Amino acid sequence: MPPTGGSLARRRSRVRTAVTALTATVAATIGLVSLAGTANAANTLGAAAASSGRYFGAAVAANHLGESQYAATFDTEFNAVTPENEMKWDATERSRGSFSFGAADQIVSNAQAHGMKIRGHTLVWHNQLPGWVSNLSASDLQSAMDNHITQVMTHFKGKIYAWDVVNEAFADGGSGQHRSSPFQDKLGNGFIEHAFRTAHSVDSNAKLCYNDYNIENWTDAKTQGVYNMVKDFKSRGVPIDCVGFQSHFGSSGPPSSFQTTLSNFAALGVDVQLTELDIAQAPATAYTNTVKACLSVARCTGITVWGVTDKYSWRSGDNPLLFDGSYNKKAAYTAVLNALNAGGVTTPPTTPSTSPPTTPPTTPPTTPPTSGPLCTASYAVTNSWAGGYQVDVTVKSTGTAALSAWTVSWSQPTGQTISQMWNAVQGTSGALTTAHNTSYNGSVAPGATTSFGYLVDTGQTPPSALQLSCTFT
Ligand code: G2I
Repeated sequence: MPPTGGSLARRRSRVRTAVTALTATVAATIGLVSLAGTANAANTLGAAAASSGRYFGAAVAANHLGESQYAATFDTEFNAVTPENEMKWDATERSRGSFSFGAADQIVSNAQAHGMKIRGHTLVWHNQLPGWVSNLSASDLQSAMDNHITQVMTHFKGKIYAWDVVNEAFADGGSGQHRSSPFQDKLGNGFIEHAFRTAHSVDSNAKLCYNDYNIENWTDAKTQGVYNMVKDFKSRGVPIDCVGFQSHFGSSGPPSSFQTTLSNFAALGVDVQLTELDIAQAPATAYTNTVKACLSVARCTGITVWGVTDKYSWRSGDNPLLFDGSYNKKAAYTAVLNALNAGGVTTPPTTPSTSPPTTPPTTPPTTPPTSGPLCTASYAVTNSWAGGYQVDVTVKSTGTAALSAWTVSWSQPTGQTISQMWNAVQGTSGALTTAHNTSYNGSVAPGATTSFGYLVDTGQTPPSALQLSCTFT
């Protein structure tokens, strides 16, 4: 509870700062499961997903944002967005060299005003491709593709969390090969790698994804074709950061191997995301199974449903979304919310530690407990890989009275940008990075702990120690 009225000055005078210098410990034990718990359950999809460091987005169409119920539902429930059609080639470069971004900008501004993540969709795709592109010679097509990627990514630079650089380049059926398209037919398999390299040269901060449908079942030839491509890219240093599984499912939901598929791709060193989820007739169980598959994979960073309301779904007649045509929440909505609130794995499972935990020190603390609230914060690197690392910070209430709010601050090493923080709100205080409690974890009883986490994934290794200050009220 925040301090009020006359108690404010007294409470401020009691504020103490506890500084703890801690050595990083790499937790080589088990995956961390974040449980939001029912008492503190979030009541929107975005907030519930954020409790385990993920996003929950929707595809939106700019021309519906003026409809009040559409906008209110979207703005309230979701914390990420994908423009459904507005960033595609036929919308952004209908005639060669002439770019228009108006409708996409509208979606981007709305998203930024609400602090949402934005997925860019899509740079290179054989559909919604203006006729002029298909008529070019190979060398001209190559330069048109490079220019398209460059202009579009430059326009949105700094605003996009992840780009679908190449969409749907693999064939359906049993071949496991690339599909025929103007790009494939004139430039060969190499067009995909070329597109990723070009994208990386334009905006190396956006996550660069390959996105496709019918790659959710592990044994399918198409899944294997994409997997082998990503494996090859990673082994040769082609800059790919993520794979989007569109997840357009029939009423039975995801294949039973879906989690395996997500885990196997993640093990290649890419994030995985569910990018266009919708399920015929929206059965609650099918939605729950889908969400749980993502939550069980640490590098499954978020889920996007392909639309806000059944009314505007591309699958008219299937009623595949979480809100019906009148914006009522469906049973699937509640199922998804509950699944998200139950939390998920936030670090990849690693091998169990062979050494048992050390016993707590038997000597009493050297300083006697102060009356009133007090806190300390400790830092542990729970995972690190070639592209970054993940940190868990434990805030401990060490005084005789409960904390009602806390802020942890530290000096984040130069260049080590935090891309995600969960269970705390990131801020700054002068040159320091701060993490303030959320609405649900500010009060901590004496002796109890709470924790938050963050991700740095721009290629750095974690500092071996970090001095953290915990300030409380
Ligand atoms: O087809 C479902 C999705 C499959 N994966 C890639 C996604 O980009 C794709 O989205 C859909 C949109 O949801 C539709 O809204 O892509 C379709 C086109 O490939 C979109 O449909 C088009 C209509 O075909 C056009 O007639 C219409 O002008 O939407 C356009 C804008 O409303």
